[in-house]
Amino acid sequence: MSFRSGFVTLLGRPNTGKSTLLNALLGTKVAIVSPRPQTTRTRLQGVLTSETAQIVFVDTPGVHRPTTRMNQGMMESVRGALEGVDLVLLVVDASRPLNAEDEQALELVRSFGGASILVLNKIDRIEKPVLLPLIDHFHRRHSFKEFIPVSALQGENLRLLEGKIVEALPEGPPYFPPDTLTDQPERFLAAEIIREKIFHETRQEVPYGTAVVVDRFEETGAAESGRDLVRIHATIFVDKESHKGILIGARGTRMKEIGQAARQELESLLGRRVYLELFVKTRAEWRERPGVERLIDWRHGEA
Ligand SMILES: Nc1nc2c(ncn2[C@@H]2O[C@H](COP(=O)(O)OP(=O)(O)OP(=O)(O)O)[C@@H](O)[C@H]2O)c(=O)[nH]1
Ligand SMILES: [Mg+2]
Repeated sequence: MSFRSGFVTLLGRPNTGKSTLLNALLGTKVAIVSPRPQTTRTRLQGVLTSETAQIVFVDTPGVHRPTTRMNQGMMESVRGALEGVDLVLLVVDASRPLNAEDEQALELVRSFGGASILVLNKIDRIEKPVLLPLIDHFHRRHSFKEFIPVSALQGENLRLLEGKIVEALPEGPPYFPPDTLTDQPERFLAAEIIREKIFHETRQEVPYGTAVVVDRFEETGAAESGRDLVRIHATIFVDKESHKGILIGARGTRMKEIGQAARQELESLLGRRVYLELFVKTRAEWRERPGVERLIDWRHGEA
């Protein structure tokens, strides 16, 4: 049997479940997820290898109109994720009305010009009759190869989707060794997991004005136990002095919650014990500063 391989970009407005879908397809967490829009800030790969195919998924930030320099960087990352890929999955949230950002995402799919599949996510939250008019709407706007309703959260229709993706890919050898999972370095994943916990523990604009940079990531521990300890020092940047206190919380309680949740998850993801130290620093209006990419994307080096 011939082998198929290719790059597949997940595109859609913020909060439609792109990162959840990626993790569910891979069966492992490589991308952070939160109930708030604009969680993902840069593109990252998740690689799914089977007996017959290798799919290199590219998760992207949600499509939106940028208001800050950081958001412009996010949208550049989205556009970059459409260059030279084999297939685009437009992920829509079937449980919510469409809006201008869905339209903007659709325009990007049209300008991409290559093969595309429409993924209608969150079907666990809707009555089935809602799907038909939604499919009809997109069918009239663009020649999608397939229309697949799924629930990334409950795992519904994911193997069907995987099959349709593979069918749309060209024949060819794998791009990466079969055990490859992601292109993001462990230290960036660590920063992301901390950021995810901040998204879960803080409200309103606080998480949006927060960036996390890992300053030290050291494998230590006794040699005979296989260097099973990782020491991580990370700085959390906030863009307003007043957010520092909110993030730390009364007597440091919020920071403690964030640190504990991040450490537990990192231990299970890295398969090693983790010693985590967090520092909070104010860097006023960092989202508007030149070089902001370094705070949101490992490809630009760290601050
Ligand atoms: N009910 C339900 N919720 C879902 C489903 N998929 C994702 N969600 C939820 O939708 C929210 C957003 O999920 P994400 O995966 O972070 O969405 P995203 O598209 O990556 O968002 P951005 O990174 O901001 O663009 C989270 O609360 C998820 O738990 C689904 O199939 N059903
Ligand atoms: Mg995301």
